[in-house]
Amino acid sequence: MLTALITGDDLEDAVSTPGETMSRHELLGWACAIAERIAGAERVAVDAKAGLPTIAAVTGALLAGVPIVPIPPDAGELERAHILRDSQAALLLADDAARAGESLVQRMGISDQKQSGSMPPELPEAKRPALVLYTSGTTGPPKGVVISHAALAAGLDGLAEAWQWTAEDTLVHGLPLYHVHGLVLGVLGPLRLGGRLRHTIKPTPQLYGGTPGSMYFGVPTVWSRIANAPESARALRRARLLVSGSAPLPAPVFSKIHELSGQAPVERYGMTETLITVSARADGERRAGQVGLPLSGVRTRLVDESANVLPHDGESIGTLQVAGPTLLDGYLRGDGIEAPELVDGYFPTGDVATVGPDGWHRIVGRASTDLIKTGGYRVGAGEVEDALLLHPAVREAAVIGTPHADLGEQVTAFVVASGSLKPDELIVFVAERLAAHKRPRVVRLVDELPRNGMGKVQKKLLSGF
Ligand code: MLC
Ligand code: AMP
Repeated sequence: MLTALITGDDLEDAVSTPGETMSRHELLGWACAIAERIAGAERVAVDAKAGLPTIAAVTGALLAGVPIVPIPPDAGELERAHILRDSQAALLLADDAARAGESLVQRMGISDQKQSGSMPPELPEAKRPALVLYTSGTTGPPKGVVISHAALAAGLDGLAEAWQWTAEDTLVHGLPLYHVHGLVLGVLGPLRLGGRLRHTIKPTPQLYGGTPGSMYFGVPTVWSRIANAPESARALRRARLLVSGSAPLPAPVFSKIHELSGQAPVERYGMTETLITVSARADGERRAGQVGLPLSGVRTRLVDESANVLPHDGESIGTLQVAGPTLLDGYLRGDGIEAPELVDGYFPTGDVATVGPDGWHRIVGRASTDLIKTGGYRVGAGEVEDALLLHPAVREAAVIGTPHADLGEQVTAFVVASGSLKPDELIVFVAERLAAHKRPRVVRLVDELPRNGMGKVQKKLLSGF
């Protein structure tokens, strides 16, 4: 899977963060040392703080054939404990001191292993699980999505073809290292395809503008902030590809980036369970509000509520299903992997879309109001509601996404509480338990929640509250 890393010539400045640079051979040696130490483990977790140690730890696990579970470094106590327990990770790779919620897991430092280890005698088979990425569902705590080496390889090769991504490229981004965007595309991409990686730690306009590169990755919030920082946007004229994904890119941001940088962003669409499946091409058109064409090997279709397949006429709106070599193996469940519920081999994405006669896809929205996208992060309403309900004064809670100029959507909670409770108290209460981006930005204390005759909360009515 890590072809360029393993077989490529040394590259002195293969991977860098502000202040630290590593050659390809240094990274490979460090990763091999980690691989030697963890060989044979069922599964290991990594405290996925943005930086070179996380990159070395993930690389080491992939070489050893040990599935790796990245844990968001800001995950609150509840979330961290859930991921460690649910994944049954044998070991936590982390440089920082132990935190609450991890008392039962053994730890191993990452930087302590910074020496040159030897290559594992055999590389893992392609069908072996490589990554377990925790992602939110509509209800309950996040689920571990199991992704194989083969899916990662197919996904990256599809993107390489669509984006003409080669060893000549220098990729710049500062996205988190525990999701598909920042980790799979943003780290494993250069390690498979060659070229250099510049991770800026934070995806700020100033850091993007000040870091030379040929390709830049961002979620729409990052591009929107760059569009509002004209000097940084103009500095990106030197790039050959500006890529946006993980959430809808507003048309005004697309136009502003085009105007300032001289090039229209390439939009691409995907999800944790399917990796990236649809994209505009480097050598083709880029259209505001559309996410492009299926990648090589990917098939897509639209279905209506009765499971009828809809025409690709640019007008029929249906839920998008995708099939191909990049799909997940399944969800981690107890000791095993539960296969996803496919329909004729297609994964139901839950996204609502149209497809034109020319194959161009437009994502119209999501079928469920219970998955929120804020700053490119997927947040399940149920997980936030469950955290709110742990507060002794909270009697009922309903969480939705409401429009936010910078983040796309913001987490908004409607709460029925007893006694006198301040909204800020609840925001801090959730932040202590879940990752920072999952805490509500707005808490509205209400006397009651709108319910239908069956007693079910009518979330569609809440946005007008
Ligand atoms: C946040 N803050 C709050 C708050 N919520 N403060 C008070 N009350 C609240 N409710 C704090 C934050 O902790 C932060 O503090 C500060 O406010 C600013 O927060 P922010 O506005 O959220 O911005 P920022 O931290 O700069 O994050 C924006 C961002 C981030 C775009 C950098 O959202 C991000 O990295 N998104 C990427 C998500 C991603 O990679 N998704 C890919 C999923 S994979 P402080 O102190 O920290 O500054 C996928 C598949 C695919 O989707 O297709 O790619
Ligand atoms: P995640 O599980 O975090 O990978 O989120 C996947 C979801 O992000 C998808 O189901 C979509 O709703 C959304 N998404 C990803 N890319 C795009 C895009 N380019 N445009 C619109 N939505 C997107």
